[in-house]
Amino acid sequence: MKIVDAKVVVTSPGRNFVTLKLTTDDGLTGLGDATLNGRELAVASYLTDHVAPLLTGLDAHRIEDTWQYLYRGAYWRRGPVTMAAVAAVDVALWDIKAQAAGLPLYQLLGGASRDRIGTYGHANGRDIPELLDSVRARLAEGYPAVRVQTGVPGLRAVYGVHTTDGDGSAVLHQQARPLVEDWDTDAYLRHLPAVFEAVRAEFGPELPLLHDAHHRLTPIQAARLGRDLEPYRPFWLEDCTPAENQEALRLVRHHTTTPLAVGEVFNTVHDYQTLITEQLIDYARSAVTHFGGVTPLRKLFDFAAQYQVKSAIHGPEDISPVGMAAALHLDLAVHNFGIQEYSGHTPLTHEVFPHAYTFTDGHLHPGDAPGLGVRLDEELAAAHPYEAAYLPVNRLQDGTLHDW
Ligand code: GCO
Ligand code: MG
Repeated sequence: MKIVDAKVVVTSPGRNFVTLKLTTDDGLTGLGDATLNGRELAVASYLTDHVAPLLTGLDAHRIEDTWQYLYRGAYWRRGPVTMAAVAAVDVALWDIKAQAAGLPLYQLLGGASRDRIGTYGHANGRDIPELLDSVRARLAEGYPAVRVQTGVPGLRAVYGVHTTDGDGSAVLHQQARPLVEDWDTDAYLRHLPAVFEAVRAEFGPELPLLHDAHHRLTPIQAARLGRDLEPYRPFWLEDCTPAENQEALRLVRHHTTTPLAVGEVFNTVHDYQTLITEQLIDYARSAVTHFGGVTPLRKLFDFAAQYQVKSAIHGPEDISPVGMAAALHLDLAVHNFGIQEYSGHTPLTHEVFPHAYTFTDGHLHPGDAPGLGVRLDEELAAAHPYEAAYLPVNRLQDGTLHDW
């Protein structure tokens, strides 16, 4: 079964998505997600100009060998652009292999280890009352766990929480230049325990509550926050320090029993080596789309399982339904599944990417269609071309550019 065509489709049904479509000589087509928020065209070029010409004529069944060819063969290994491109090829090949077998992909990964996939949704509010309403809305939608993010008194705009449409990030991503938000770590550290206290007082002790610090803290600040949140038993504290420095989490871990989750900006197992072998984290959050595909993420989770680290695949709205489906097949198959982030997509995005996966009572399932179970409506995709859009940047109140 030879690859005869590789096509890259960039579409914006509400936000930008990059999709790779591979076709084989026996007429099968496979899809892979290569979306890299705010840098979409770089991945599209990497695929069109440097990867597609190498794929035609290759045996579509040789997934591992093709992965190694694109990873080792490039000499320039790793990095988000490269690994998103490699991921798209890997996932498209898994889609084809599973269709050729007439099975949903999770069957090729060992079969289901569970009946359904537990999720968490996003609750955002500019202040505590608005956040409580947002938590209520997520619970009404059936989510069994909720990530809570709020504005901070004195700050104009905090990522994802300064619009009233539920998930403000959808609006922010449409800025043609990065929106500038402001930040004050001390104000945030003073405010957050009160937020958790209010949410616990309203919704009781059982609801799993998550929080994302977006890489903004120093290790000692993160340790303080982890400790201050302990009375409220968070499910996890996510991305508490900048992602480049794995050693930072030693100090955080030493001071707090609040569970830690990282990995959405990681793209290979090497980013996790210290974190996993020293058991400095509890959840590995990489996306299939940014980690080089199903092949390496499966290996990561198997490695992580030896250290009781669980999966928690990144699932924001900037992972396309193709990337989401790939995540769901892995979620169903791996033994050390933890939780799946799920923000959903716009109705138009669901139309551009018709899919077999379902969200019912707060739980996802990849469905039983052969392959990934996602198709691409190319005509509708073409009617919604790329629009320049960036993630926001973050500055301290004196103007210094800050981490996030
Ligand atoms: C999350 C994330 C997202 C990212 C976004 C970047 O935990 O879901 O932090 O909101 O910021 O995916 O593209
Ligand atoms: Mg995050």
